[in-house]
Amino acid sequence: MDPAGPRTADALWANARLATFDPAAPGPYGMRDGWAVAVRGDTVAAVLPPDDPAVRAFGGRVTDCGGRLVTPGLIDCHTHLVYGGSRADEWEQRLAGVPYADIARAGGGILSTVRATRDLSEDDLAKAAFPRLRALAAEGVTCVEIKSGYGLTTADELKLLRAARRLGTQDYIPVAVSPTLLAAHAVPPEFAGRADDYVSLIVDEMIPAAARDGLAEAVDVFCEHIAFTPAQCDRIFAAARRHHLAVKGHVEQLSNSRGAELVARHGGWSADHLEYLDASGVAALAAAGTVAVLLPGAFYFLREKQKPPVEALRAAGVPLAVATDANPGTSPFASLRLAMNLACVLYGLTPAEALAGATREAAKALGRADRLGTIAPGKRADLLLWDATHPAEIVCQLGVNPLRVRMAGGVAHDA
Ligand code: DI6
Ligand code: FE
Repeated sequence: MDPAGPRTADALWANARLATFDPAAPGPYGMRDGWAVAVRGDTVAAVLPPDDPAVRAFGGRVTDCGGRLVTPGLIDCHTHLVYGGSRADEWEQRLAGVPYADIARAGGGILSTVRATRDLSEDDLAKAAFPRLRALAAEGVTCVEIKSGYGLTTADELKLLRAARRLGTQDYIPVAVSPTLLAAHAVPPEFAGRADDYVSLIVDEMIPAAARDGLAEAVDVFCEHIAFTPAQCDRIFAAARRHHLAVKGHVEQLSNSRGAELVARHGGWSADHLEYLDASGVAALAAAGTVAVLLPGAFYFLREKQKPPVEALRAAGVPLAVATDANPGTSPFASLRLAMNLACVLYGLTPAEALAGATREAAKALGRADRLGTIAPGKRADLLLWDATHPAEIVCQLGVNPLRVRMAGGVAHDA
């Protein structure tokens, strides 16, 4: 990324338009115009007004941002980044009118990616995912959630989680990875007609193994008529909680199974998709403080008509996050900027909501709000310097990447 190599010394970014997303700062962006941010090690040490004596006295390396925009690192809080193969052929079929659910029932869809994924080693899977990770990082992603879900055996699910961990521990592109066990993504062919037995395998073997080896922070499910019932998801969530793993769910994407209420009842981090969410689902999320993760990429690629109830979620004060859902079937793209753009154009979010949804609210959706998501003292030094002054620029113009410098955990690279 940077021919001169990474820069790790203590740093001061001065004369910046800091969109802090800190609720203590003014306006929807938490803007601190002309301010400075001081970094010590991997942490933000101070956020300083322009005339603060500490700005002039700073002993480390000073970057004059020239009035340009600085934001927190972007967080993609819902991805299926690690998988094998491609489903471009299915996309072609869908464009010709074959519904996603029909392709899935005929053994395509998720199961076709499962076949391609089982064939690959942990090493091959990490290599296959790397270009997608690089694409996200090039636009400023410094933390990414990665789900398993294309293995569907204990060994293959753990292999996917290890590949995800590997992406978070390589030096070339520093990025924090939040790994999620999504064994309940589809019923594997070996368990056809025996979904409850597969759920028992998840509960008795996969969740304990992932927890024991520290390979997952959360457990996800696909609660849907073409996947798992609320009763099955309830068993899985109960097991997750017994093993001290967080809970989240793909819910109300294609129909209303009351999955959001189930996630809320388990105190889940996030309920994701939500196109078919109704008023009682909204109330349940609000009461539980569960984040609503909007995934407009899947809505776009599936050419769906039903939109999530954004106005009701907003009115109820449910935190709104935005993510890519990067996956080979329903959301084949790796651009969080595009996801934010789609959230504005298709779902009616404001650019400020979309950016908060890919920073502060996404951090909440990953249980990392203590360290990530805003620019404030004590937060991890994940900072982006943009060739822009208005934050909406990041969401508005596609095809041109305005990122100049990406700092992840205090390590800065030119973009
Ligand atoms: N909902 C989705 O949109 C993806 N998974 C899920 O539970 C689809 C993943 C795929 O089609 O491969
Ligand atoms: Fe997904």
